[in-house]
Amino acid sequence: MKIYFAGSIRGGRQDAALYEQIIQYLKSFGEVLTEHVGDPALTSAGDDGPNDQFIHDRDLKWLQSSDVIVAEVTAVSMGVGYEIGRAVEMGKPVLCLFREGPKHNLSAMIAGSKDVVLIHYSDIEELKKPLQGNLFSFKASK
Ligand code: 6IA
Repeated sequence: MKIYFAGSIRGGRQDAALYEQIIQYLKSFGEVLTEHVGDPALTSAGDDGPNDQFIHDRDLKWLQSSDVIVAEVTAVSMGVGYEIGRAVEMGKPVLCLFREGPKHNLSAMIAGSKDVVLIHYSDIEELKKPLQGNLFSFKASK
């Protein structure tokens, strides 16, 4: 199974360590195409390609080739929202992960969408079971 993991980059890297943990867990279910998203060395001012058009076009090719999109949506990110919308239009299964917290606000465009599966969680241990269950059911329905 090819997994496209989406997480905030220019939207802010405050959750980068958590992304890395989620990616490590996802790797037990398949290939994660976007491991760099969890790289603590990638900062919101860092670089991961020669220019933005290269990054956009390369990421969309990965999105197109993926079997499932897992998006951590707690940190607000324009890019993650865009990827979710494009993935829904492509008919891909999309899992959105939202961490409860007093300062966390989820957009109605995600919280109110019937086209994505939304998992609420508070830490990585609590996330593992629902994440595994949803990945298995996507795999079974293929
Ligand atoms: O708007 P954001 O930057 O927060 O969007 C993050 C999302 O867009 C991630 O899920 C990535 O898949 C994608 N993305 C955005 N920027 C990059 C990137 N380098 N490399 C790979 N994927 C990206 C940008 C580095 C930049 C800080 C110069």
